[in-house]
Amino acid sequence: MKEQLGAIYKESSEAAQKVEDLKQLEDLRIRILGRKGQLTLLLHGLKTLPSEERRIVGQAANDIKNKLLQVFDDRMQVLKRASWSADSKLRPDATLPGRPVEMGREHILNRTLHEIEGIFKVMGFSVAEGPEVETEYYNFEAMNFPADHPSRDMHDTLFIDDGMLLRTHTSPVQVRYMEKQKPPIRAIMPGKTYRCDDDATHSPMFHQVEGLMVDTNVSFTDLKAVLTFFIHRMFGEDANLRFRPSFFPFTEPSAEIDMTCVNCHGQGCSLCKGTGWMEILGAGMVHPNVLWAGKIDPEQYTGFAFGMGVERITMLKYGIDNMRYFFENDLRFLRQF
Ligand code: 2NL
Repeated sequence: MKEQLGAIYKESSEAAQKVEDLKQLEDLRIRILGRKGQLTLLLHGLKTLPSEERRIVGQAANDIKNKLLQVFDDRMQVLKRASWSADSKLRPDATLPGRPVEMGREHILNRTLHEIEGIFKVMGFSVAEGPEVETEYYNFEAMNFPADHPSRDMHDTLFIDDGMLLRTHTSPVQVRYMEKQKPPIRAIMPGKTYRCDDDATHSPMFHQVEGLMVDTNVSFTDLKAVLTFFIHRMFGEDANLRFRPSFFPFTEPSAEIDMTCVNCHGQGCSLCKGTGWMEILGAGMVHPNVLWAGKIDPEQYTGFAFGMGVERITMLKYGIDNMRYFFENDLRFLRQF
């Protein structure tokens, strides 16, 4: 068999030097290495050999196959070059402009998210993530929502079954974090959240960043300092903040935070409905029941938490008036950033 292999190699490589064009070369390749080629059939014949011999001959056959592939390839290069110099129309034109490679870029929502993460990292916050499919317990119970709270309704929450749902906020990640991590805690939790809502300023899937700081003696002053630093970094030092009393089941006291209208800088315009202010964040001191759910003793520790929508922040920062643009993947929109 070894002699047969040697013969095939000798004959084929000599034949390769004799072929005069690419068509003849391809025919030769098929005769030797094609599905029913000489060498291919010989390789099939290996099956009948005893295993020790099969290993040795098999290796030799493979070496020959690879050497032949190289011989055919070398000959192809020679023939191609010969045909180029014979016929200038076949020659590659090195003066043609190259085909531009289209570059992708980070989606504007991810860019905003990374900017937000960067600002909080400066203040010593870490970043944590968690599951999008959640239990009713982590999404509502642990967050101090009464059993009959309206936002548990079919209309807002996308339920799955057996007490499972698509999380309506990233708060469950914070509860899971508290269960595992004892204070001091400083962390933000970004991620996808889901609500049964769809119009120009709501999407059934949107991105939230929530933040949590728990330690001894954490006060509303710390909340104010952290969020002021954040807004100044994100929107510029001349942005002013306004805290309005509000209500969330999971914080007490709770506040909604407005910043100077990005459009009219506080003069009053149609975007801010003449007030000069725009709502940008919700926040508050973590409710004792939520600390309990996170296995943290509210007698010993206090904390603040906040939540913001990444789409909303992006819309305010870049003057985008419809949330649908983020998800339509129209390159004319995406390329602007
Ligand atoms: C908003 C308001 C908020 C929180 C989220 C939170 C999390 C824990 C405990 C207490 Cl574990 N609170 N999160 C607090 C206040 C507001 O979000 O407008 N989000 C878009």
